[in-house]
Amino acid sequence: MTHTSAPGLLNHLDLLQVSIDGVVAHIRLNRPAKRNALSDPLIQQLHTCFIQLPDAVRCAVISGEGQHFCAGLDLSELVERDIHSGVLHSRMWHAAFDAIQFGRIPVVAALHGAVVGGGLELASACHIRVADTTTYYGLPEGQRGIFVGGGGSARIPRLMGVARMTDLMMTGRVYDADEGLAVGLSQYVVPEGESVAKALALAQRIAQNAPMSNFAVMHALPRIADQSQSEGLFTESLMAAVAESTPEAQSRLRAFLEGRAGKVVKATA
Ligand code: 1HE
Repeated sequence: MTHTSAPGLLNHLDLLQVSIDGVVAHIRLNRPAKRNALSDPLIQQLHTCFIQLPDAVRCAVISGEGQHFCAGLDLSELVERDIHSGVLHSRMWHAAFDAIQFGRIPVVAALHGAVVGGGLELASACHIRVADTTTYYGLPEGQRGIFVGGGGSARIPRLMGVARMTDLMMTGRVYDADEGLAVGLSQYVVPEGESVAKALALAQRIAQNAPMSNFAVMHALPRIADQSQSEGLFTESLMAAVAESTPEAQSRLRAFLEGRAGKVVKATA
């Protein structure tokens, strides 16, 4: 697989390493000396990166350089922040992570080592999480005397439930990779060092879907899950009609009916 570096502005994001291989972008958090702690500039660069990805990119992978995915909020920036700038800081994270969750393309997180605090908030803004066996999850905000501020209270309970998040935050409990899989934090656990390769392979597959299908899954599914059943079913019918009326859907359906498309078969080990 050939990796090319990213065009234009993306090359100037010094806290990220962005490479693009055809339809898949690989975005690496590139602050390994600080365990990829999320400083203001790093959050801003993530935001810029997702807004600026070229149109040809149809799926992205986020991973972390060094021994850990991400150590969360850069605690050195927090020490002297007043209330107003605290709210604005949290809203800055929200804007950046919304650009990931509700952007144009699906994002797969490739996890290893520490996925803690804001690192777990970042991972939970992605659409699929792949962990390797070294991965562990924690929410040390309770121990640090703070609260989540990067969307964690909205996103993490939607993955694993309020009771489990309460336990992690109050007791400092840490989940290992298998526990994270069991509670829904990740969708895959792979051997040590293989999460990026697995995430890239999934991203190549996702990128082959019709863009409108991926868009519907990203944008309609979580919103429908938040709606009442009656509203959800109505939203679903609108989304279904939009998706199936696109030319791409029509040609994919014709391809199946004419025997030119793959069948759904049992997974092989
Ligand atoms: C940091 C940070 C950080 C490392 N902010 N500088 N997050 C936490 O409470 C997790 C804090 N970090 C750790 O528990 C550990 O650093 C790790 C388990 C992630 C990694 O341990 P290790 O032994 O590999 O590295 P280290 O020696 O602890 O750290 C290496 C350097 O990174 C060191 O700096 P140095 O100048 O002494 O070399 C650390 O100070 C620095 N570093 N983590 C700042 N987080 C929007 S709200 C979100 C709220 C939160 O995320 S709270 C959770 C914060």
